[in-house]
Amino acid sequence: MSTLSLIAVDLLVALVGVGTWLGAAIAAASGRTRATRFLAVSAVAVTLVRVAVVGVLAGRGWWFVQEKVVFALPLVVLVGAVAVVVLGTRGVAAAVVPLYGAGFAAAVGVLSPLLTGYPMGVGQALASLAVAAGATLLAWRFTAGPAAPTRRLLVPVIVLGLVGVGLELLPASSGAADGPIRTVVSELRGPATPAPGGSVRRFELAARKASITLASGTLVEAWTYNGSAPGPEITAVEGDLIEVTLTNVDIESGVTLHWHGYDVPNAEDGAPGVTQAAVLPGGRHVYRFLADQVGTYWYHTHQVSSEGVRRGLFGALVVRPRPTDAGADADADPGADADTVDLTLPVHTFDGIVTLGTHDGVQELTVAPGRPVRLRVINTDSTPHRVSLVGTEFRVVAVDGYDLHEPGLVRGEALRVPAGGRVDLSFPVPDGAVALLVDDDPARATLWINGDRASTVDTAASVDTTGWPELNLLAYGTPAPTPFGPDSAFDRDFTLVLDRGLALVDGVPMFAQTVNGAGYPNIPDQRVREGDLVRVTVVNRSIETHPWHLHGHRVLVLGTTGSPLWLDTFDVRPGEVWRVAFRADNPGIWMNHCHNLDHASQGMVLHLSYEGVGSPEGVGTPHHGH
Ligand SMILES: [Cu+2]
Repeated sequence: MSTLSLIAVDLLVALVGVGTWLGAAIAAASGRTRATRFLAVSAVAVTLVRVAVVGVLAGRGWWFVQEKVVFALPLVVLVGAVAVVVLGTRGVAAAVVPLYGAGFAAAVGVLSPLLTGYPMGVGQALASLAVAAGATLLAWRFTAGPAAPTRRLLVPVIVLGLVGVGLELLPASSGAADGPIRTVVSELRGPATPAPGGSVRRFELAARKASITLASGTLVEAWTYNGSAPGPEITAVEGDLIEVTLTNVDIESGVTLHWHGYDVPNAEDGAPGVTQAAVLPGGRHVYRFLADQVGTYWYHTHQVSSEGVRRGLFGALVVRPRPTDAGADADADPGADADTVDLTLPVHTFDGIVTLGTHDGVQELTVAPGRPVRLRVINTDSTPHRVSLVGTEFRVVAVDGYDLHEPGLVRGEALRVPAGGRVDLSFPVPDGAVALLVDDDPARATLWINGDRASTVDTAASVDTTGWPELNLLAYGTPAPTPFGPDSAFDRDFTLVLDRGLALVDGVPMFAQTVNGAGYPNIPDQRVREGDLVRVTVVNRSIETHPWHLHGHRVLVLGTTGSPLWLDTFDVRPGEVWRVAFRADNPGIWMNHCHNLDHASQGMVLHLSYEGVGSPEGVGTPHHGH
């Protein structure tokens, strides 16, 4: 049974427990002895079942049961035992209040963690206890009338509650400053010259509002770079110097450029409030970095990014290997192999319309059979997409820009691309038709490659991909040496437990997307020293998927059985636990966040910060950068 199913079963059993305990109390209050006995016995049985379910769930990780083991179960077992003993020895009338107590104890044990998330602290436990006790007093007073000694018990209960709330509101000790700042972020710039043999590639991107026209003729009011969304594709050859001048015409909230998956020097990272101030209308910022990673990447604004990216402030970044023959036309499409059909396909949802580039319907190409094709699919949305290739077998040659080792042939399996993630698919054009479907829906944006004019698209259209299993990238390809692995000695070990709960986000209380119970900026930094080998365990206790994204470093997924998997974004689905590792080799202060950008704006953001690196003056405004 999956961890998520276990969590659901536990919740269901817990709710039945609340119902039976309270039912027993109500039956006792109305003097129905037999019903009281029956319900009390049922409540005991349900509580024992819950203990067993939590025991199984504990096997999936302490994070999934912490509040149940330290608070919810002991409380309901204790109060329930008292109620049962009283019922057995002193009769139904005397058991009314203890049975109510057990019911309300069971209720806060379920509801309080749902409201406040992981982990449960002492303050929250005391406050929950006070709520259960207060509700019991109320029921006592209601059933026994003014004779009940509830008034003098009220004060201790209120004090208990206030102590609990007070403990919760105590400011968490933020990671103490660790010695002198030797470097400020703004000094961590890219080089000014390309690598030997490389050239400088200059681009100018002006952020402005514009109407864009999708292939079907639909108009979209977008936020764009240079009037188009996606923005211009930035291409280079390994070793080139990429220099991009960003200006802002009329995006009032400001813009930046973040190079997603590209491990640029920290000052080039485009994280407002951390590495630079957002570029406001009339402003300008120059980014410069070496094209030293080959593969498929993308860029997007990181300022109020949940809105900016959704509206169109993004584009592709593709770096190709340096061609060995000098005859290639290096300027038109640098590094491109003239024989290969090499297509970059950002998947994006504009106003609810799914597009591949600017194509919202069917896009058809006719290509001579046998020619190699490379499709670079980029998920620029905040939720995952399923990508299926119909009509041919293919290989997944790269994920997140990194070439896989000995990728096998795939047929009849779909690929899940997390928010922000990329997959590169490769195949020779067959005699028939090939279709790339997004989310199994041929009516959505679809790319057709017709290898043979005589073939009809119906061949592939007749294939229903909805039942296709998902390709398991953790076991795809074959193993190859990695610089470190699951058994390495790690210098740092961090755990991020993702959940929902009441927390402050930028000082505002909300039902936040939390990490270890806190929201931005109250989640402690992950502090590392340059050279550290770092392991991170990411646990998802919530019922939503969280595409986790660390800036400035790609992480190695630990425990794969296929090709090494180096990712910059990985989907942590509900109930999943991911273990990844990276070498801290890129000093700076880095965003570390959920790439569901709405979740990020609801608090799911922290920083990875290197000892000795500080934020420069003035960068912190405007603050609400992510
Ligand atoms: Cu998320």
